Amino acid sequence: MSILDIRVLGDPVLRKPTTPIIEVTDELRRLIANMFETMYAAEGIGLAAPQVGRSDRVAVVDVEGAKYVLINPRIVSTQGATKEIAEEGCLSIPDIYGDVGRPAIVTIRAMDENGNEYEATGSELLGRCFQHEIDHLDGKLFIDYLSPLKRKAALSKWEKAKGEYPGSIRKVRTEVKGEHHRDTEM
Ligand code: K1U
Ligand code: ZN
Repeated sequence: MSILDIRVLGDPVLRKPTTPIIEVTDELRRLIANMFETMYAAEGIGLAAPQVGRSDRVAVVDVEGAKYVLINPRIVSTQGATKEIAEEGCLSIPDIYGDVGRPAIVTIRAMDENGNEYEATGSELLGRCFQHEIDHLDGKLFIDYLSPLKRKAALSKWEKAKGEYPGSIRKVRTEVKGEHHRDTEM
């Protein structure tokens, strides 16, 4: 398995809608395994294919040990009269956070890595994560939901930080316990 590079804001792949998967192949299963490994290494709770440079309609989620492979996911229903506001981050926009209002409970339909269709309902962080990942598959990012003022502030912070990611690529390193890295270390 491998840890993949994560594409950050500015890479056009993040804005490109994805192509549905027509066949679950071994190559797709390898991509999914690598996406899980990359997500864990980056300490995320979800990861979508565009974030690793692939315009395929697939994402992975692990919220508190509840693991999901989302192949061709779609939202079938939402519950909750008012949207719930909570802070979100994104592995493709490191160190930028913002409050996003989303339906509190969401039911999705997707296929797993064996090609089996399933339905899942998520609330709180899981429901939010499903929505965040499906947005990625539609070329949408959490900053798109911010108020114009907050979006402007987020983008101006990002303008200062983006130089840390040449070529819009974020290298994810595996942290060895007790080891300290400086950014300049090889
Ligand atoms: O898709 C991604 O960029 C991953 C993203 C997913 C996400 C974060 C927050 C709300 C909904 C979905 C992350 O995992 S960023 C890491 C993070 O913010 C987080 C990590 C652990 C618990 C809670 C949030
Ligand atoms: Zn994200």
